Amino acid sequence: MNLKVEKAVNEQIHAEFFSYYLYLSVAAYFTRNHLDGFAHWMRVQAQEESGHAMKLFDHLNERGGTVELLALDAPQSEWESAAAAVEAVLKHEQLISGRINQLVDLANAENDHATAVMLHWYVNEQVEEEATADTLYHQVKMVEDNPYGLLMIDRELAGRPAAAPVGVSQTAGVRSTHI
Ligand code: OFO
Repeated sequence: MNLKVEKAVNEQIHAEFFSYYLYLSVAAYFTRNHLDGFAHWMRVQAQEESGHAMKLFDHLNERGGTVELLALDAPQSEWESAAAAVEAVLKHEQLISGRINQLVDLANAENDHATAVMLHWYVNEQVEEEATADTLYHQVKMVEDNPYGLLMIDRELAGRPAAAPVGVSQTAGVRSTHI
């Protein structure tokens, strides 16, 4: 396997596992603040992130590449408000989208068609992940000074179903029915 692409995919595995860590940290923050629906939603998203990492992990193995798991930094653990915590998630998803686009560019430049095609799934996934985080952020901002509004969103987020297995559309139904 092309070594430049292999290295970049390993770095993306790392980024996806960091996403897992960040969502868990945000989930813990919401649990501490008694917003259990938000916490549940973030935990489900953490599971999805682990699935994103493992899909890349499997791709490297299938291609005869070498998986190298890199050390994870500690994510932020405290935010000044629910809106700030959701904004952190939104910013992170925007960052991940940029990384995926760069990875597609690299795979194309290196003529690694198999990786480029596999990454199309992530390109589509990021459109949905950014849109979902953006909607949630704006809804939370709308009710920032209204605890009843926040509790209503919390009830809705509590209904997010468990993450689908890797390879199945992982956010299907979430955006329309649970935000
Ligand atoms: Fe893996 O999509 Fe979010 O970070």
